[in-house]
Amino acid sequence: MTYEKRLSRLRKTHRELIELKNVPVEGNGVYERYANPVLTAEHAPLEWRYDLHPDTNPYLLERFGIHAVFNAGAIKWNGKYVLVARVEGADRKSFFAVAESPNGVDNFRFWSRPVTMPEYGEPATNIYDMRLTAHEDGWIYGIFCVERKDPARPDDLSAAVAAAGVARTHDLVTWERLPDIVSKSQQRNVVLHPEFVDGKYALYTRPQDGFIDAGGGAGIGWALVDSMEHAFVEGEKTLSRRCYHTIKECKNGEGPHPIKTPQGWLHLAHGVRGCASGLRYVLYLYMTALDDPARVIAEPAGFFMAPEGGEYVGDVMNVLFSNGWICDPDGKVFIYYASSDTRLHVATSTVDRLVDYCLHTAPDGLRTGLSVKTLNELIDRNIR
Ligand code: BGC
Ligand code: BMA
Repeated sequence: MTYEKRLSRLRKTHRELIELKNVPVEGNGVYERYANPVLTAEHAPLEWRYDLHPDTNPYLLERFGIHAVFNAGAIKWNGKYVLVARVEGADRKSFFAVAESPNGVDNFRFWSRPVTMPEYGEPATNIYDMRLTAHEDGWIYGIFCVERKDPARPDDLSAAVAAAGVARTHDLVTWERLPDIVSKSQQRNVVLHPEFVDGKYALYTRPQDGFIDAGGGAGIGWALVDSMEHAFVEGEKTLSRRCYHTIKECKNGEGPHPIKTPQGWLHLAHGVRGCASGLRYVLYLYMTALDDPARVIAEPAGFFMAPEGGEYVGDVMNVLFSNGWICDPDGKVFIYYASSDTRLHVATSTVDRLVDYCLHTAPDGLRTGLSVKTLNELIDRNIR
């Protein structure tokens, strides 16, 4: 095929993918999944992947492989649904890139360049999973995982250290990098609460003993810090605990920052358990009190969303992960979730339905006998 013919075919396929109309799929009533992913590796602009000069690339070969687009932070910004996605190259390095859509469910288009994130300290090997917060101090913050080789174990080539990186912006283009959060343990999933609490910045944390293992880390934590310019976590209160034989036995972590509702703060999180096929990541919801965002008032049993169908398959199987959602003024909620570290999807719901789910789904009794009791109570109501 000639250069021109191949290029016009690439452009056409790319345009058709981006403009593909998305449709909701009826589900369990709590939310609707959408038929197509909203962002994939194939959504990356051709200018990122090809050298578009016939003299230097006569065969029109791909020169920079984009492997996956997933785990996006999300924000409604200038009337657009904006995602800051984790884009991973064929070289396994991930970086951030902004994509926007007029309606939140399709037509997501990347801005022309990825984010150039300033370094802090020892340059990162990898950065990922940004949580965006438009804070009441006027800045948009991005908190993300910064991964570096563990200097204490030079001979172990997979020994790494995770830290929470902090950057802030007014335009999502130019980012001011602030010092990584200082804490006693490693931190991968840190999220900034949108409001001041007792005049301080409030952080959801996830203390962990090692790079992979939560170890003694009890679960999702809560900490108040004086400043984001030198965030120092002195101690953490545990909000959502890990627990034996639940969906979050092994690890859990806050997703995006919670949504404020009349009944309380609505939280989206991930829970991880280990099984013969590896780690299984699912999403769950919980709520905390408006007058004390560190007090849990509801936590339905089990998962809210788990992989289905093709979502099971990808680079890291059996994973749903979310670090972004958008709540419109009319109460519609757009949940951006990634499957198997490969692609990004959307599901929609409303604040009312999600709160109803949280307040009227029984909590986990932590043993089979109590699950059957809960089930029988429901059946009694239905067949009496
Ligand atoms: C990967 C992350 C993963 C983490 C823990 C990192 O190297 O990039 O996606 O969450 O390891 O497994
Ligand atoms: C993690 C996260 C994600 C990823 C998940 C599954 O610990 O930080 O980046 O989606 O593992 O690989």
